[in-house]
Amino acid sequence: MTKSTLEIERATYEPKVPAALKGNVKAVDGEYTQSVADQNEIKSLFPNTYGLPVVTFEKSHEKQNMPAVNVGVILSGGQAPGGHNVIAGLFDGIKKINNDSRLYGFLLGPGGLIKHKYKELTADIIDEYRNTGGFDMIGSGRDKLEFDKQFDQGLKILKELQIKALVIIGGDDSNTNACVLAEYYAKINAGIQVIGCPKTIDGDLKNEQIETSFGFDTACKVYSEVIGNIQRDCNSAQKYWHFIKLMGRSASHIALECALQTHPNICIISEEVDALNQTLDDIINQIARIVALRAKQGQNFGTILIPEGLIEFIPAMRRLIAELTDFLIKNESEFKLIKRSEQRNYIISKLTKENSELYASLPETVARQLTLDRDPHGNIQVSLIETEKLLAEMVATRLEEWGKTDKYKGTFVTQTHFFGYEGRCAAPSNYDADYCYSLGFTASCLIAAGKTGYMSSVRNTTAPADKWIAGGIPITMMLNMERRNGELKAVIQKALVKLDGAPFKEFEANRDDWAVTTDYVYPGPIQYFGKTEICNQSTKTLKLEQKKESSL
Ligand code: FBP
Repeated sequence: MTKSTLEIERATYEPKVPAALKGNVKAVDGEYTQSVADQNEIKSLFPNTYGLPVVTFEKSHEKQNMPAVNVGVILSGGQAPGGHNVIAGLFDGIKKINNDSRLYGFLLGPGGLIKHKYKELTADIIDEYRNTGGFDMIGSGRDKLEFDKQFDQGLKILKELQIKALVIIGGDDSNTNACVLAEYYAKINAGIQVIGCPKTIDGDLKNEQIETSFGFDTACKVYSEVIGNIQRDCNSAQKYWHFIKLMGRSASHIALECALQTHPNICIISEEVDALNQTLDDIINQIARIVALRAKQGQNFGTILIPEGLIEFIPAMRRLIAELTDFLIKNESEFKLIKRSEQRNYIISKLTKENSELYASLPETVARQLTLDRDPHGNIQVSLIETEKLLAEMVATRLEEWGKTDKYKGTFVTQTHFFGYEGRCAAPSNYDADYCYSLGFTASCLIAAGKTGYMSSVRNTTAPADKWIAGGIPITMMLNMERRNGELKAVIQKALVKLDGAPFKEFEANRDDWAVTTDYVYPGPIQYFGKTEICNQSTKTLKLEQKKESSL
């Protein structure tokens, strides 16, 4: 494989780890836990893994002689920078336990476990991938582990390979499934531990104990670099309004972080749209007003950040999507027989009046995108909906109307962008390289401590790595009951942007200024060497959440 200079240099980078993980390690049990909500229901669904204590790892003076352990690892869901380092940390950790330990990677996601597709990850393979982006060492996939039959099928190969512990690296849905699997294997005394690791660029798998999901830092830095470049282009030519949609699924953490890094003229936050019960029309007016204001100053250009999941947070759209999803599930085969050109009218004729009118008002392309297949977890695939084009078109129409009444005088030419896949496989920033390696190493300590149903946790990460706190959090602690595909299910609570949280407050305090003053920031590319390497620059979101504003 031909390697770039950066890859060659990065291969020599040694990720930093918490001081406690450097020598001999001991597990210290802390307080016993409760789930965040619906305690009785969760307790009855997870009798074997509920209420476990939080675990912290500390330095130990005793050398432990541990038997070799075989471990399986799965990468689940969307790619996020740093996944390879989680595996490298896990590998080094189990080799430290006993040099005869072995690591097996299941291929292309959870499906690899069910289909018995795997490969042994030897030192040569691990070394090839240290500090690289992507999930290509073993691949990823979105198969959902949910049925006992799948768990039993997985158990066969785990037994065959004498695997004692399985590490699932995934987002909220995958870690929910890890929790269900841990409970099942505990119930049947399978002798298999299951450990989760918090992955997703979306940044929505976080809570009191898990301060961030890995990949969020690198992805936001990549998007902020390109947003900065676009802003400089925009300010140079002064002729376009750029509508930039950013990945992140439901939550607007990525859009908010990028706004804090780059100071765009407008950034929509879905959670605020929801809280204010805004309509699509309100959002169009809000954007058009700023465009008109800037036009008055002779600035017929600007940048707008749009979170990927916006469409689902507009209350009326959410009602439409809910009815549409329900209808498509129930009438899947009939719908597939309708000619593409007739699908729109067919749907209009089937929905309730309010939803039918809203659906009919949408541009053809967006209307069609709303009918595309849901993902295996029942989520609408928001990355396939061109919200940026929808908004650009609708704002243009609004400004045309305003132009007739002298409410607006200016030129409005748009460019649309969608940034998502560009950031998911970037070489991990130093923050993510260190954080991921530490998460993987911590997972090996949880295995050595005999824990199951835990998520690997590394905290205090705005401090130097030496002071990071490694441990494990019972996954049941993060569960609550939610309606999914019409059924009440125990799932990990998704962390949305908090409107009373410090990151949003910081944005809110500045956005009116950024709207009119063209205060663009150009962060440039991720720095792997030099000042940021020493400063361990985490995201502004995390720093603000941890209230270390002096370091911003
Ligand atoms: P995960 O939740 O699995 O980490 O995936 C995140 C994500 O990148 C979302 O931001 C995006 O909506 C989705 O994956 C896209 O999915 P796909 O890779 O299947 O197109």
